[in-house]
Amino acid sequence: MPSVLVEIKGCFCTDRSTACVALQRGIAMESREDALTEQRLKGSLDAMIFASGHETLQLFKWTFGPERDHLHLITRDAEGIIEAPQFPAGPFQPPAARDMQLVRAAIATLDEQRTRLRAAVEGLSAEQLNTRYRNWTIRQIASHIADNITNDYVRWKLALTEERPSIKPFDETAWAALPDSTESDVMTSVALLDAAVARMLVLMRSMKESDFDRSYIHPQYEREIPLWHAVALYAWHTGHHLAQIDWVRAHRFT
Ligand code: NI
Repeated sequence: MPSVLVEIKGCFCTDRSTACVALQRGIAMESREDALTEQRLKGSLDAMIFASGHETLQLFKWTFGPERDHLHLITRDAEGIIEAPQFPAGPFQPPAARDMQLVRAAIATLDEQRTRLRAAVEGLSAEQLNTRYRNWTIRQIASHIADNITNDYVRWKLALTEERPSIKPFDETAWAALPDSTESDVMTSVALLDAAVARMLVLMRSMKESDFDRSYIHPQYEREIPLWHAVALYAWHTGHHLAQIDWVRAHRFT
């Protein structure tokens, strides 16, 4: 069966947003079953859009492309305002195995992201820093980046010094609501990211290839996370939130 691509038009979703990925998955499933009728497809799309966290969006219109291999969706929220996508940089694509080229690329990305965060928030007014992307303000997003990376730094050290240690998850929503997230000078988040990454880079660049097979246990997901996977996740996570700040700057600032 030919694969079916999904294109969302009229909202900021790209083919890498959650909704679209869910849709692609769903449609691929339908294709495999060779039951791609318009009726069934529409039912699946409605269900998947709801499940994807785009529940405030209304699916106004959907049509097939000329070859019926391309689907166009037109969506808007209730006010007709473009809704911020949940994954503006795309979902995390975990590496399948330890690939040192990917590991090195992720390390280089972590290094660069320090400058990217500084450039994204430096000089913004208090009002701009309090502009929301979905639930969080830019100030909270910057703080969340720092919260994560400081936890990552600790997790990395635990994995290097203990055998498959269990790490401690944290409630990111509750953390983002604390005053240090909502009120601190945003440049303290930049400084935290900068310092934690600087320390991690020393560790990462001193590690042998086999050291990246060391791991920690994430009790929340009941999973063992090898460091070659973790470094890709850290780089993706910071990039994901940097893309959110970029999105607010592009779409919400006048
Ligand atoms: Ni996050």
